[in-house]
Amino acid sequence: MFKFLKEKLKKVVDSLKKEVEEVVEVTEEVKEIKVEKKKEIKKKEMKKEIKEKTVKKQKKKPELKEKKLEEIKQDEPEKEHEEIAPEKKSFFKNIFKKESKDKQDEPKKEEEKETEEETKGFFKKITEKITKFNLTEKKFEEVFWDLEVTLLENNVAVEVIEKIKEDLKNELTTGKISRKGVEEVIVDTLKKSIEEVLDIKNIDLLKEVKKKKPYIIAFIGVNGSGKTTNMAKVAKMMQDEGLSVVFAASDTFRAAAIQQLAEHANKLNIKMISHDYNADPTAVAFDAIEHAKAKGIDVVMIDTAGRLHNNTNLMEELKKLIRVNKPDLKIFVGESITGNDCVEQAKAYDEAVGIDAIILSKADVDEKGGTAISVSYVTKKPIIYLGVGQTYEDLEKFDKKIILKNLELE
Ligand SMILES: Nc1nc2c(ncn2[C@@H]2O[C@H](COP(=O)(O)OP(=O)(O)OP(=O)(O)O)[C@@H](O)[C@H]2O)c(=O)[nH]1
Ligand SMILES: [Mg+2]
Repeated sequence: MFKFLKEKLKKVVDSLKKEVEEVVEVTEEVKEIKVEKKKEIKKKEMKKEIKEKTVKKQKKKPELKEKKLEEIKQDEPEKEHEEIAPEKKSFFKNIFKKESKDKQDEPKKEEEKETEEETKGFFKKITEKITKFNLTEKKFEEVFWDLEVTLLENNVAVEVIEKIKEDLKNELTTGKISRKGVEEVIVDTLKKSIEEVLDIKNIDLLKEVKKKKPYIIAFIGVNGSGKTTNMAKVAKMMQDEGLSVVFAASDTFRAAAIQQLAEHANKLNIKMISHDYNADPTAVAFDAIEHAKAKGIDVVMIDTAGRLHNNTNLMEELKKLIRVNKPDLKIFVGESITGNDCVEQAKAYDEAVGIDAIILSKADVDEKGGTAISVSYVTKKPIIYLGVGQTYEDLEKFDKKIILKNLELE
């Protein structure tokens, strides 16, 4: 998973970084010119201020003035320094003034407050010069295009791309100030966006199933998505937790489907309730639930036939199965490799029958990974497990930290 996305993401961050750095440099030059201009104005103001103060103090405290003049004379080159950095001068002047104030216990004067403000302003300007992100929106759109194409190519849904784009734009174009480097800010923002995209309240299935007996789970999705295989994996996991399971062979659409489930039931030593090929799937599930109730079985798992969401008859049949049997959890099983199709199907299934959770199958053969980033964000339903192979053990609990790690964002 993320074989392409990870590599491309790195390249895109690199090029984005270069672009932003270029712009930051330009921004800094412009800022420096501005600062220089400000300095010019301030220099004049400062000179005027010093003159006035000296005149005032001459009148008030002749000894202090003498002391000051002596110091300046002693350190003649400092005069030049004063010309270059008047703000700095005002900062030190402020300290000096404070000392003399302490000595003489004078009340705080208005002009001192002003000087303090100048000092703060000086430090603020230094911070801004470290990293100020001032890309224009137009430039940002140009720079983001590469990343947008990369994300699209790797099955990331448009909704997710829009979010990532907004978040990055907010960081890089609105004059935000940061002490971090450009790359760090881009990577941090990407990480935060993807974290938020994956931040859907998860379901602890093993905890849930222990809350009710029998706990009923329906596995639904399009043809060949991995419903039967992953249902068997979940059953094995439940057994390992000491829970008893019964299967409902509600895929009566194909005779081979009943046979396929029977093989799993045999291997796992699980009771399977089945009717004939073409029987009513709702009735099969109903019987399995009755069986579980009678025998005190913990979990009922209903295997359903694959169907496209736009197949009205089959969707009606599924709606009936759900209405009558009221499963506690409807798990949509989607193929990771199908990207946006998977996301769209999950959305359509949710609208038609309501889904509670997602198992993303075939994640082991998905080199892109965009589906894992997108499907929960679009449907607001959690991915509970990833199917990562064809054996019973190939079921991984979904963990957003692993996703971020695989994308090398953590
Ligand atoms: N590599 C890999 N293959 C999987 C995974 N899950 C299922 N498969 C394979 O995908 C194929 C279809 O799986 P099924 O479980 O039969 O899919 P289904 O959704 O029940 O199919 P229908 O009942 O026909 O709709 C099988 O060959 C499985 O072995 C997975 O996580 N990884
Ligand atoms: Mg099946």
